Amino acid sequence: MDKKRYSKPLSLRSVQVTDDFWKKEMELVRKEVIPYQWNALNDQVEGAAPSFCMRNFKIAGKQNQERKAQGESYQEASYTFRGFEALPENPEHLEDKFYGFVFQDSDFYKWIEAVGYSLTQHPDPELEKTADEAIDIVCAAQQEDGYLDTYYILNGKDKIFSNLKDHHEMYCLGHLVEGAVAYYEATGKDKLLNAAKRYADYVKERFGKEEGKSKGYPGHEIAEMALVRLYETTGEEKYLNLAKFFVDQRGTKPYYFDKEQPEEAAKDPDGIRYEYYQAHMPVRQQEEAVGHAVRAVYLYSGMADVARLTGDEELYHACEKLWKNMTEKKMYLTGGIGGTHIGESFSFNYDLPNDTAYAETCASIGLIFMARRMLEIKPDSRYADAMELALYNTVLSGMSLDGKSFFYVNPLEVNPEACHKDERKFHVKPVRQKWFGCACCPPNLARLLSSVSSYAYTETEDTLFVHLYMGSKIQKRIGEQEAEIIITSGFPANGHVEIQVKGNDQPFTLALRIPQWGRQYKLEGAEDGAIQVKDGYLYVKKVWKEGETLKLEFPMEVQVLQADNRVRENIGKVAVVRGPVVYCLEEADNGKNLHLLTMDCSKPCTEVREEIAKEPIIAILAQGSREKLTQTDGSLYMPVKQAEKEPAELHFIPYYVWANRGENEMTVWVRRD
Ligand code: FUB
Ligand code: ZN
Repeated sequence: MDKKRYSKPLSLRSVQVTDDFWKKEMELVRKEVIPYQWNALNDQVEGAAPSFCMRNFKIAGKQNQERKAQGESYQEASYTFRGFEALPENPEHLEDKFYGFVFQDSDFYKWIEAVGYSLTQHPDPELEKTADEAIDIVCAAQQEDGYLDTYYILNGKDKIFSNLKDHHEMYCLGHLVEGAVAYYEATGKDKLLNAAKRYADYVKERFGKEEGKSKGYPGHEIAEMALVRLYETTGEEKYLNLAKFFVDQRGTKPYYFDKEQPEEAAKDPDGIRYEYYQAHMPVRQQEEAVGHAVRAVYLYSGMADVARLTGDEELYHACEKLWKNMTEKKMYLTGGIGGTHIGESFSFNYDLPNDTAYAETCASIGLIFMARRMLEIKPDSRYADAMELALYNTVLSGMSLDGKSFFYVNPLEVNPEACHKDERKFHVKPVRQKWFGCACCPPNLARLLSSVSSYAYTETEDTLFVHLYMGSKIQKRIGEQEAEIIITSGFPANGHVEIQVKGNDQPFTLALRIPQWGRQYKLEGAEDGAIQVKDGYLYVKKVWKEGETLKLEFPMEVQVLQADNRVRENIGKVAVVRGPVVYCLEEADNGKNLHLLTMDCSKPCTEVREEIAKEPIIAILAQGSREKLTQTDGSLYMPVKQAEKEPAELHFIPYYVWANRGENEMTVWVRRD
């Protein structure tokens, strides 16, 4: 690890995203998703699962005030903790108490984070006013001592931090910090940041390696990377130390979680117990991605952050191994991770079922977080390739084209009847949902998409790394000069990229990622530069003359892929991709019974421009056949015979636009002829 060479993400303020594709996504988040989600957080979306998020804050704030007025400071728990407080039978008669999941607060924190990012790109006084008022509501719930989690504030503070394993107080802290930093960076307003610091300070007082402090760590990771961010924002080392403590402490023996629930210790042997939480062994010894997928990638992101800031080689190598295992043995073609709904978890190596897949939207978002952090330490296109895959496929598929409904689970094959009738597939929804009781994914999407450029670019003093191609205007300081870098990109429609540098006469380097699918690229306009290719990046160092244009052409061609044959699900099947975009067959274009279609891989595919719900897309037509339905006397089984087939044209659309035309079948993998 060479600390001097680390790159850091460009500040959102210094990048304006300009291209049709990503600008449109960001505008959708700004105009539709953020207002829609605000209504959802306030339980004002008809027909959607209630959130109770803002309601919980308001009640906590009210009780806080009342308690202060009566001179009481503490509330005893009179309550059995369940982790989820369901809606009463008659929703008209809600009590003044906490409803929803233990981590309901985090939905607001993700929303305010998205608002912060959006404001950096597009000032909006009205939205800022709504956000400021919401922050007042949240801060009113904060306790005198800094504690802030409405679940315990409303249920009894004497039980706080008694179930770190499952009760998400640190998770809420993490999201509070992330949201507060984003809002502060966007507006300069520090009310929420101060609230986040006070809560972090409170946690710091109680947890740490110092004698007398608790040796616990978060059951759901995120505080680790959030505390690093708080350190980087405030410069206060105590936050980095706390993050490092949580990372170091995790999975050490005696297991902290055994203390909380001694009965657990009797159940599973060491090494398996707490895999779900990635707390089964010290993190530096972990080599296989296991357990709850979102927790895992949030942890790995925090580990990478701590490794970067402390120069911890061993920790960094653990991240590399985990990344390798995850992306080479446990990742779907779509960049989805977490193959099983049981525990929303990773399954064993190569177990990647298509129709029962979990592939939670949040998990792919976390994969992107980790990838960017690994890129900061060492640019290697493998990280950016997976980041791109997750972004264009699982993440974009997580939201409908109108920004008003969402997927939590992202399967690669759907038969709607099975989703309705087969309990093993009840987690797979054939259409996106307006909201969820557990609504982690929608606001996570909002915060990621509104900050997408911070994954596209990182910089050192003399180099701009382009990890993802998107049209952008970038301000970058090079030596004493402020330069403007203008990037145009045709992604994902075509692979044409142009780059111009203005206002700079110093030599500097553009490090351009060569996607794994685009190795046959063409480069023009860098003839007088020093060119080097390393770890999947094309480094072009030169003095960039005004008006000079560097052109890159990546072959955005249709590719037909097969899977490693250890993925049993995909044996004899192929999938179609074009550049970073994975394609699928949908019933709307191909009729029912997609399982009867086969593709002839020897015939060329053609591309056609189309629209789905007004979204321009490139569809792909392939040749193949359709097996005719079996004609029998009613027997389910019969002597083997040649299947009767008729020629068929297979009509593929990008995976991210599926399920925008009502409920219907879908498949990514198709049998080959
Ligand atoms: O537990 C908080 C969030 O809810 C997780 O990250 C998601 O997987 C969902 O379980
Ligand atoms: Zn989620």
